[in-house]
Amino acid sequence: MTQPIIERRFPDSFVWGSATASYQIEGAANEGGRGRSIWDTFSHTPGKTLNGDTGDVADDHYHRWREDISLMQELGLQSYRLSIAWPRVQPGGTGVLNAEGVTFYRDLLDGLIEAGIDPVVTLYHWDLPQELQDAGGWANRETAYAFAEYARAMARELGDRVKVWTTLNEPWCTAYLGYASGVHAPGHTDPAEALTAAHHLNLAHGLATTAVREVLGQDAQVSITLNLHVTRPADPESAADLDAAHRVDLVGNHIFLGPILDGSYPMELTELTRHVTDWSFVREGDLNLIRQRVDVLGVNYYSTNYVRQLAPGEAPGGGSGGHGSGAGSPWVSLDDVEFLAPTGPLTAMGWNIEPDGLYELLTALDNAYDGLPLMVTENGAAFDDEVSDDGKIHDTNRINYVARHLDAVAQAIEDGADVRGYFVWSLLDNFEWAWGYTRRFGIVRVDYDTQVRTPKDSARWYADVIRTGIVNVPATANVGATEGV
Ligand code: PNW
Repeated sequence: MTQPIIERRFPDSFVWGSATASYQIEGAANEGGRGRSIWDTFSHTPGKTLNGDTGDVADDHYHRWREDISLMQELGLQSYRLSIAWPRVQPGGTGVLNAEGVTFYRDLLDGLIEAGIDPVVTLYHWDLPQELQDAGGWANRETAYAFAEYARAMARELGDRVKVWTTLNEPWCTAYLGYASGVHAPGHTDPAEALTAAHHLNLAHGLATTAVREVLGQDAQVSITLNLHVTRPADPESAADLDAAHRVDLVGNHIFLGPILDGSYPMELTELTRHVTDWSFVREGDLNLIRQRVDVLGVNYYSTNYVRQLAPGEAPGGGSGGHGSGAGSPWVSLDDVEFLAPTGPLTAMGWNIEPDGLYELLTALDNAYDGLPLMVTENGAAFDDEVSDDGKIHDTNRINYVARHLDAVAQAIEDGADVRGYFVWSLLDNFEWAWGYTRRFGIVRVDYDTQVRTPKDSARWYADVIRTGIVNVPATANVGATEGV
């Protein structure tokens, strides 16, 4: 049966890219003078990752980056979002740099530039040097200052090769998954620590932005990437559910957007979390240090949440929406909010598929921050890919997922949002954190026994999109997605 098709044309200036992160692809964990990171420690701790998977080898990108650049070239990628492993360039997190590590990134960046691919470089995608964790990690204010010095060093060493610097990737994950739910490194479960970490991450962003501009000039382009949560009330008529969604917005989004873009933490947030902390970790002057010009806001989007206000004493139902509330929840101060189990078509992560959420998010940011330039720095889907007899991977579900989200991006642009580009997550199947190698997000398959890379149908489809600037969107809702359980 043929589907009706909507054609979406993107502006010529729109940047088409793909993204990865150091610990998820590099491997070579003990080579080239690299120090240990919290993810080495965490993944080597029994029970922390599925099947005990680690990033020791990952996609062996450290040795195969030339091949991977060729792959990017074949796909016609215009830009590539990568991250620097802090412990590879500064093994102890402070002090002397590791020349071999710096050379690795210098060569990689040169390779990209020669291939005509613009690098977008993230300074922190979760691999904190273990020595800094031993001193308290992000719960220790000093980590923010160490990060700024590391950023300054990278601006000096690599600044001539990088046009856009991203300070942090998804501080929400670092703070709440690392320090509240404990499913990410360092695996702590202390809500007060999570809020402290969130503030120190904000501070780190501000200090690093200033440091980069001190080295490269005030015009240096700096961004931060946030995973913002689109949260809907289970019952749109219920004032209590609407209020629950609002509180998720405070704890999940405005704890970062507030200080970074508005220069303050919302009073409602500090009130809501007062039983956890008195916020004395916010020192005088911090908010001025944090609020620096953001040239472009990176937005990572995968899915939405539905929440319900629990009655006093009521326990959350079967749901828990991948996160859940209560003990072991990343949602600090939201024990009385139930995250509903997602329904409808899901990805292999168990996340629902709601392209509308991306449209809502982009237009809401555009309205709230008055035309702030936006970039979708991650969007994509894990599916249980099958390799056909012909050796190909016919991942129609991933094509539909990306097409429908690009449709949402196009609509947001049409309605005035300044969305400058899109980076599909991910170029390669890779180490999906606590899920190890069991969840495949790549548009290119990686055989972990042989390290052979095979572009999936989605990669070829994406190459056509890049070449033409046109996306053909299937008009039927939720085409090709796997039904949820
Ligand atoms: C992001 N959540 O992680 C990261 O930036 C990537 O490194 C990762 O591979 C990708 O999304 C896919 O998961 C997230 O629980 C991890 O809400 C967890 C959540 C969100 C993003």
